[in-house]
This record gives sequence, structure tokens and C-alpha cells, in this order.
Amino acid sequence: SFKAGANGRILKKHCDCEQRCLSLLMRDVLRPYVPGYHGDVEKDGQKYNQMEDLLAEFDFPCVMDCKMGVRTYLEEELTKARKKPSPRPDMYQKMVEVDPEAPSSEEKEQKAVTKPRYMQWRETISSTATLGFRIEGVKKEDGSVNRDFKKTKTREQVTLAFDDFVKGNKDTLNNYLSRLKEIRDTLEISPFFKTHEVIGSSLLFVHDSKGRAKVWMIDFGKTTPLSEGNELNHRALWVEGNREDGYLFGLDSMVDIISSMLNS
Ligand code: 4IP
Ligand code: ADP
Ligand code: MN
Repeated sequence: SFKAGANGRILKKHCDCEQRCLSLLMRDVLRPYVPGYHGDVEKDGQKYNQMEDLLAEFDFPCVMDCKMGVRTYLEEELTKARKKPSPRPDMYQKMVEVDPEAPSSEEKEQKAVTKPRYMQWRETISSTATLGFRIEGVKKEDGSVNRDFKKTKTREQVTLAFDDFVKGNKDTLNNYLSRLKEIRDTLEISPFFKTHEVIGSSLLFVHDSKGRAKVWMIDFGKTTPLSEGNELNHRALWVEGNREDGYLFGLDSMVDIISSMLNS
């Protein structure tokens, strides 16, 4: 769903919701921490959002994508699945590939699960449910990709994965920690963040051997506005209906883990 764009830009398959968010973010205090947005374009009959290529300023970048929050699906996906469950054989397949015993006997009969069921299962086998974020994938400077983090769940496992990603380099880790704290301070005062439920969004970590290391917020395809006058605290527990996403809960635990790595 991505294409290379002109001069240091990338094209991502268009989504109205993401366009709306990126446009608002260009006028929010969070602007320095999201990719620059350059409007939509059409190419070969497909519409794209055009944004800054965050890797452009790095030489042979190492990249890590961490999906933030304790919840990775929309409340409306839950209500929909309850009213009119749509069976997902593809998600069943992805489930049994990781753990053949995960589906219930009914799910095994149907060879299908609902989307929220699959998403909740993914949350609990990874660190999402307990730490409020999970590692989705890592790309090394040689271009090799590792997406095998589905069962990276404990604080110890996450610590090992972070340590492997920075190859034990404390300068890189320190740069990441300061950037994460800056992002947290900014999130706490951002009008955009207060008024949006941020689901399925990631923090993108990028560093190279020159010691550069930065983090950005990406992927606003499932970031939705609250109704007029409503605000989230992003640390409170989610109970259905309150729309809390656990984003800051996850960022707090990430900051805590990286701080501990630097103190040992
Ligand atoms: C994927 O599961 C991811 O959660 C996708 O989120 C999600 O897309 C997919 O739902 C789901 O199948 P795996 O990572 O386990 O493969 P993302 O694109 O942020 O990685 P949505 O549409 O929820 O963003 P479906 O319904 O698109 O298949
Ligand atoms: P999707 O909605 O398909 O999950 P994302 O926005 O999460 O797409 O992006 C998927 C991956 O593409 C990210 O993990 C990251 O590696 C890369 N990517 C996304 N946006 C950018 C960007 N602005 N610059 C560089 N790489 C990006
Ligand atoms: Mn994504």
C-alpha cells in the first residue's frame, strides 16, 4: 500500500480518516513528531496521501515499529461483530499458525473467528495488554526484516528485543529516551491528542551508525475524533464505551523500560 514519491516523500494508500488527522496535526504542537503531510495525489488511478519519508535523513537506517496502546481495534468493530458477526477465516488461519490450541471448539468447527476476538488474542499473547505497546517489526541496516515478535510479551523479552535493536549502544538508547520524553510532554498538552482516540498508531524508531536516533508517531488510519466536549486521558483503564486507548500508559511503560536499560 506504499509507493516511493518524489523528493524524499512517500505515498501511502489514501484514507480519509488519516488525511483528516495529518491535516490537523500540521497545526498542532505534535507537528515535529509526525511525518510532514503534503496533501493527496492520484497515481495510476489510485489516490494516495503524500508524506515526508522519515528515513531520508539517515544512512542505512535501522527501523523499529511499536504499536501503541492497550487496545488495537475500534469500539465500533466490537459492536458490529456483536450485532452481525462476520467470520474471518483469514484471522483463524493466522491464529492457528501461532497456536493451534488458541481457537475454541466452536471456532475450530467454523474455521473462523471474529475480528475483535483475533485482535484481543493478539493483544494478550504480546505485550499490548500488559505493557500498553508491542513491537511489530524491526528492519536492520542491511535491509533484513524481522516480524517475529507476536509472542514478545514480558518486560524481559521486550528489553532483549530493544537491546538487540540498538546493539547495546547506550548513546542511541539515550537519544531515543530523550525523544520519547519530549513526545510524552507534547502529547500531554496537545489539543489534538486530548480529543482523539488513537488506535493502531505506531511509534517509529529510526537510528543509524552515525549516532542519529529519532522517533515519530505514524499511522492515523484508525485515529478518530471524540464527540464535542469529550476528552481522553490515555492512561485510564479501558471499559467499553469510555474509548480510552492506553496510549500514555504504554508510553510510560516504554520510557520506564528504556530508563532501566540505561541504569544497568
Ligand atoms: C492485522 O493483524 C493488523 O492488526 C492490521 O492493523 C489490521 O488492520 C488487520 O485487520 C489485522 O488483520 P496482524 O498484524 O496480526 O496480521 P495494521 O494495519 O495497523 O497493522 P486494520 O484494518 O484494523 O488497521 P483487517 O481487518 O484489515 O484484516
Ligand atoms: P499501515 O496502515 O499499512 O499499517 P503504516 O502507516 O503503519 O501503514 O506504515 C507501515 C510501515 O511503513 C511502518 O512500519 C514504517 O516502517 C513505514 N512507514 C510509514 N510511514 C512512513 C514514513 N512517513 N516514512 C518512512 N517510513 C514510513
Ligand atoms: Mn499500521
